[in-house]
Amino acid sequence: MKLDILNKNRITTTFSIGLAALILATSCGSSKQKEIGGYPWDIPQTKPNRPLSAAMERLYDNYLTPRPEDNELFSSFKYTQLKGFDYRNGDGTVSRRDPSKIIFENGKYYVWYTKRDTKVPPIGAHRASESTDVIPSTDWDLCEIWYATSKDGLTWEEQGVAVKRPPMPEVGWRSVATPDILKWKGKYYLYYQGFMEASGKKGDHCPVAASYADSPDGPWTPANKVIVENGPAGTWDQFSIHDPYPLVYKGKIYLYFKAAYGDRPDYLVGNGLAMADNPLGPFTKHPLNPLFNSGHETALFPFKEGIAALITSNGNENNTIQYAKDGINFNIASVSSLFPAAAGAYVPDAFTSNGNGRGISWGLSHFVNAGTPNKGYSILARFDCDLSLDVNDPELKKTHLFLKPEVYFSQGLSGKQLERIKKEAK
Ligand code: AAL
Repeated sequence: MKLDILNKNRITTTFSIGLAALILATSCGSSKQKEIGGYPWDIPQTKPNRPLSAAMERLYDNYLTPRPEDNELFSSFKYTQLKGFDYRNGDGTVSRRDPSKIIFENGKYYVWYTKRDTKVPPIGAHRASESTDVIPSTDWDLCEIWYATSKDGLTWEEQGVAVKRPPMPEVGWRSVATPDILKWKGKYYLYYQGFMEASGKKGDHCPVAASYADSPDGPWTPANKVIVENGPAGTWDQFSIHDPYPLVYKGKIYLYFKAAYGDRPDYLVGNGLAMADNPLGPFTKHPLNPLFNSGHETALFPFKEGIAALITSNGNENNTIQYAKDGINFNIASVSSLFPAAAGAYVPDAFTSNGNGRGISWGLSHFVNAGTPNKGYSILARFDCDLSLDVNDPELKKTHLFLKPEVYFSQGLSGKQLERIKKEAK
């Protein structure tokens, strides 16, 4: 009732202001104002030749289409539980996370991921000094790289270990984690984080290591050297090169990666690029790095003549899909929600796009909070989206997601917050 009155008042006010403006325009003889009229009811598909607000300028300048529903680089995301992976009744001793992009070989899909199979669950980065050869600090400490295959992307068969931890002091002796795959001139290359200390001891410090094979089923030979070095002291990637993500673009290997810079909690996460003509290097970092000011575990894929990226969590531009015609200078192409964490998409043309990237429509991602605080572990799941030029799924173009109240209430306030709220109420 109250609302009705409010609305009525608002309508009357708006009407009066509109009328006043019209009278003013007419009385001033402003013929330009009369010609322009109100913004058209039928959405102009191209930028109309009229004065526009900053938001409406942006609508035409920054996005592929004015409506996200028509935007090939907008999608919502849907999730499906996978069949085939066992998590030892969720006791926290088995974890699977950070899936690679998915490739299709030998009539099936292949994915590589971090697997932790330890006697006890991780004790946490804050207790890293108590970690041992058998007690992991973080969920990605004391890990190996495993792989699985699938006929339909829903049911997966774990095939076994791809890359083991090498003996000390080789790169990765403490843990090998967060892999991604490259196919180059008929051979396969896995890039991954090679830890030489328990994650959390000084930070989450590591460079990138690699192994190679003639078949996606291995056997994998470790290169036993650092493939992408940390940056010089004082530079943004001096301590960590995370989430290595190779694509073939313009005939070269483009390896995107993440680094977190600055001291926690004031750190910022960004993503950069290292390029090479040879999979085992040398890799040259791009002089404009970081190329992204936001994004954790960024998934990228060839799209038309450029590269598109899912910028999930961390930074001002988290939850955006970005696009760069040149693979370097990225702009926001859309904003969405419920992004897949650590997405590893099926990218059919990851190594062959030839300036005609087709996009993605599904992949695997992870949930890092599958367990309880003392039994922490991660699970892999499937996500579906429509960021493909070859798929048209209007259900995945919906901009308004209705989630159950439980989803929101599961973000419950902490004890400390409740205390503050109670104090404020006094
Ligand atoms: C992930 C990734 C990297 C980090 C850790 C394991 O989400 O960003 O892989 O090192 O967390």
